[in-house]
Amino acid sequence: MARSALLNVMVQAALKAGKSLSRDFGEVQNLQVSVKGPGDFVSQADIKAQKIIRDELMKARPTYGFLGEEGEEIKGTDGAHRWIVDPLDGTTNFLHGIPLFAVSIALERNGEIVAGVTFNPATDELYTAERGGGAFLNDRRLRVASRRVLSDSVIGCGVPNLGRGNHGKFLVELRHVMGEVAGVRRLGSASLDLAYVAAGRFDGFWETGLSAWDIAAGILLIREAGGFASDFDGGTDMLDTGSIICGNEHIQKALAEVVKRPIPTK
Ligand code: 2AM
Ligand code: CA
Repeated sequence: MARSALLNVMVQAALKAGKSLSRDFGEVQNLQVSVKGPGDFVSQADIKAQKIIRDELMKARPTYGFLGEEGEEIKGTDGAHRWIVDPLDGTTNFLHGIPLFAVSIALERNGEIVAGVTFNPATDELYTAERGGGAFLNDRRLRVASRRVLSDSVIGCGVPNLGRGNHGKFLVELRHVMGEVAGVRRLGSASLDLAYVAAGRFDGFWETGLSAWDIAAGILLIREAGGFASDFDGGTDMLDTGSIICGNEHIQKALAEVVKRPIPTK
């Protein structure tokens, strides 16, 4: 697998941030945790990791724009390129000592995602994709799962929590999905959920209320692994709507139908 220079820059930034996160994960109890809002913690580890990534990326490509979860936006002077970065996706897992969290970095060119990296430092799993070049987990080429029916499928999702999301609407979605599938899973890191779909571990995934940095890299991973993703309106504005339904072409369609079934009246 030959990586482009640009993808290498992204990989190096993700690995370096991952090292910092790993160190902090080891002493998570000592971290100074501040609270952004109910159920939404942000730690010193996030901020440190984002700074590492920003410095690496801006050093390599000083004219590119930058959007990061930790409240940082750099306009960029070339007008075409923008990095979209989640320095620590799965913050709640991280703070609870659960090894399901990731660094996620995407590169947008003229509004299209052209490269993506998602790295879980706790498991040493590095997911990479470039448009037209396929998706990889470490050195292994990825392909979405080939199951054709929901009844055989394991489906991932995100669950709203205190202060976040539409709880009633989610319960209706879950009620419909759980009646049709072999299993429902919830990792707590959207970027890893999408990487799991690309790797064929999950047959499909749905969630709403996400941000661009949670899903930008993962959408490319899925496409490059032969999968499909749409938003809840059936379009491809996932980065703007923050909603996503994905899987292989059969599961994506079937899952979309079930997730969007109307609320039962009785
Ligand atoms: P985070 O850990 O980086 O905050 C959990 O289902 C997913 O939702 C995680 O990827 C988590 O990312 C994300 N998430 C948590 N709070 C969020 C919020 N307020 N807005 C958007 N995404 C959020
Ligand atoms: Ca996130």
